[in-house]
Amino acid sequence: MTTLTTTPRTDGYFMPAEWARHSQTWMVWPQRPDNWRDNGAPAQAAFAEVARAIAHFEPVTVCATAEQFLAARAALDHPRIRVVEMSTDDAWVRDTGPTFVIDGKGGLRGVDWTFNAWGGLEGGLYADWRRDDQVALKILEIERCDRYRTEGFVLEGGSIHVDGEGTLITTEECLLNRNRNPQLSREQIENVLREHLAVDTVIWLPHGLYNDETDGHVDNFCCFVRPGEVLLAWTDDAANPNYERCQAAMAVLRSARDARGRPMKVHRMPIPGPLHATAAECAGVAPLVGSQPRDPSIRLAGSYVNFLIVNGGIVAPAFDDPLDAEAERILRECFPEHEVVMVPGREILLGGGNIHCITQQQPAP
Ligand code: KQY
Repeated sequence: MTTLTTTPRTDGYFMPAEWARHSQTWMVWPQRPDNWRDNGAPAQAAFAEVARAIAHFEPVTVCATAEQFLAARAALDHPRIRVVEMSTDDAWVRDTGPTFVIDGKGGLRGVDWTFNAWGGLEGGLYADWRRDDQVALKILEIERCDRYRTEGFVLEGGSIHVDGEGTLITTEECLLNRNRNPQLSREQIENVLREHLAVDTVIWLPHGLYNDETDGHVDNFCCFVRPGEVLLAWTDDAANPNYERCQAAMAVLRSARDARGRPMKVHRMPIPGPLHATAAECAGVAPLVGSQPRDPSIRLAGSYVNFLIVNGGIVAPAFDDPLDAEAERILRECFPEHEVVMVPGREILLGGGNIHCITQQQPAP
C-alpha cells in the first residue's frame, strides 16, 4: 500500500455510484457499552442480521476487535462473511472506512479522509477517535489498495452521496459546520470533493434530518436512486421538526441541475415515528463522561433512506412502524430491478445511525 501525493482526479479515478457492482461490503462489529446497550448484545444481533442480508447478494468482511473476534465469528456463521481482527473505537465504517475510487480500467484505490468523531472537541461523539481514524488505512492495507490521505481535511462517508456521473449531494449543516473544516470556505471544500471524488457539480441541501447525531449526514435524509433521481425523507406534518428541513431540501432540488444538466426527479419517502428509546433501552447504556445522552425524551432520527444498495438488492431498515410497508413499496418502485430486503433497524438506530452508516461498499474494479 502506497500513500499517494496526487489526487484521484489527476490520476483518472472517481467514486462510482453505490449501484455500480461491488466486490464486497465492509462492516465493523459493535461493542462500546457507552453507545450500545447491554454491552452491545442486541446491536450485535442486529448487525449480524444486516451482514447476513448483504451476504445473500455479495461477500461481507466484518472487522472485530481481538476481544470480540471469536464472538463475532460465531455470530456471523455464513460462508460469504469473513471476519478480520481490527481495533476500532466504534462501528460506523461508512464514516471511518475508505471511500473507494476506481478508474474504470481495473484500478481500485481509496480515499482516507481525516476522521474526528463527528465534530472533534466541538460536539464530537467520543473523546478518543484515533483508532477509528486508522480504519480506512487498515482496510486499504488488507486490500492492497493505494491510498489518498486528506490529512487535516475532515469528512465522513455518510455526509456525501454521488451519482457516479459527476454529481454529489451533501448538506451545509454538516460540511460547513465549524467543527469539521472551519479553515476552509465552501468553494475550497467543493474543490477537495472535486479533486478526490472527481465530481463536477455539488448540490448543497441546507440540512439533514433533525437530531441526527452527525450534524445532518445526507445519507439519513436524501440519496440518489439513479442519475437524475433522488429519494428524499419527507413529512407533510408542519408539527414535525423535519418539516422545514424537507421543504428547504425540496426547494434546492427543484431548482438544481446535475453535472449533465438534468433536473432532479424527487421521490418522497415518509419519515417513521416519532420514534423514541424506551427507559429500559436507555438504562442499558453505560455512559462515560462526554457520551451521547440517552433519554426517552430524545427523538430518534429514524429514516428509511438509510439503506444500502448491494449487487441486485436493497437492504433497508424497518422500525416496526405502520409506515414500514409503505417504505418497502416505495423502495420496490424506485428499484424495480433489485430485491428489497427489510431488516430490523431499531437497535442500530438506538446507537445513532442505520444500515448505510454501518456499511461501506467496495466497488468491483
Ligand atoms: O450515522 C452515522 N453515520 C454515525 C452515527 C454515530 C453515532 C454514534 N453514537
